Amino acid sequence: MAIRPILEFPDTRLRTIAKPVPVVDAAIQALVDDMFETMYDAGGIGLAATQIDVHLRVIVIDLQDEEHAPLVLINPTFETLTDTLDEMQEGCLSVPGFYEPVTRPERIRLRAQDRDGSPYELEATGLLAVCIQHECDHLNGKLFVDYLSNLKRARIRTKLVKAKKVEATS
Ligand code: GNR
Ligand code: NI
Repeated sequence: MAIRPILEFPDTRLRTIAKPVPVVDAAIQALVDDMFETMYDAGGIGLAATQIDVHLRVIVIDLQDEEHAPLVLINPTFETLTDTLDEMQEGCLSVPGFYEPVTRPERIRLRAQDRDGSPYELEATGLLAVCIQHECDHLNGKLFVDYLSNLKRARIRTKLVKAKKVEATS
């Protein structure tokens, strides 16, 4: 197991479209284990493989509450089950320190494969629905800042680029 470095906006590698996983083998299971370790180390509730520069359709989620067990999503797809939208404050390990409201469909049905490659389905609302949609966006090269105004996104970009420069000189 290993903690892998997390890419940060505006790194263009975060814009890569991830490829489907053809077979869930030992290498994919080792990737899943590293992703959980990396996510827990960073204090996140989800992580997409894209964020550690692996461009395969793999996600881990752990909301860390009583109701929800940790989830592995391999080759996930979802459909929205309602026209109702829900606004939630979102953050991202690839956009550290910034939290902004994002509006998304509030109820979805997920289809994915688990750590053994077995297909499953689940319906989600609330934070789980938000997190699944946020992570699936990563696999398509999309970030929550893309839903914000150009001005807000530009300000976040400038601050993160400056923070990186300070980090590099210290
Ligand atoms: O840790 C995370 N918290 C979070 C909060 C609100 C909406 C989405 C998220 S996902 C984020 C971890 C992350 O960046 N996953 O890609
Ligand atoms: Ni994220």
